[in-house]
Amino acid sequence: MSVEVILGDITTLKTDAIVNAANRSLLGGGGVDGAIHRAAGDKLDKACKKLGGCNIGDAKLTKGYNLPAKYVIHTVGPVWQGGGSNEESQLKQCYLSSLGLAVLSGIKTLAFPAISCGIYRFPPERAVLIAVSTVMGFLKRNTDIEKVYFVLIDEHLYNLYKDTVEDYEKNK
Ligand code: AR6
Repeated sequence: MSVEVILGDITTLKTDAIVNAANRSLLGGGGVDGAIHRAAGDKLDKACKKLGGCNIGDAKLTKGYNLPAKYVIHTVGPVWQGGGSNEESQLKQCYLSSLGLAVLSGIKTLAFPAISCGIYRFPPERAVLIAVSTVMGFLKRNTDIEKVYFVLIDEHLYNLYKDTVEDYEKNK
């Protein structure tokens, strides 16, 4: 299968790239962003300073430095504000921008965290549908990317992703 759901820490993955759920400054923060910056080391901070920030829904590339992954794709998810501020299409755009940048960069294996599902408070039940349908829809049309991992650090989200991927596979 071209999609796999993993329970664990995304900073340990030895993929071509891992995706970071960053903020618009790209200068680091808490959550998965903090974990990625800590594991990648100071060179990542320096590289991010040169990028000039990133808009919601866009994606930018750096190397992975001390990470096992070769590259980091930094994307900025929306802060959940109740659903009436385009949050769902912005979240979809994060996945599409990251996948598009991966294809342009020759990346074949890619790992996503649950973008916006932590500090940005996006309801996981809605976010998972967007994540899975966008990624699996993209992989159907585009064969450049060989494998996408969804990496969840908590069990509730892991089960939600597993069930959603299974449902998507059954109904395709
Ligand atoms: N591996 C995999 N998933 C993780 C890890 C990890 N090491 N650590 C946390 N998660 P969040 P957001 C999960 O808050 O909601 C930062 O300060 C976490 O449990 O990291 O997009 C940025 O700088 C949750 O399910 O990202 C921004 O300011 C998911 O990753 C802001 O947080 C995303 O949670 C972005 O907020």
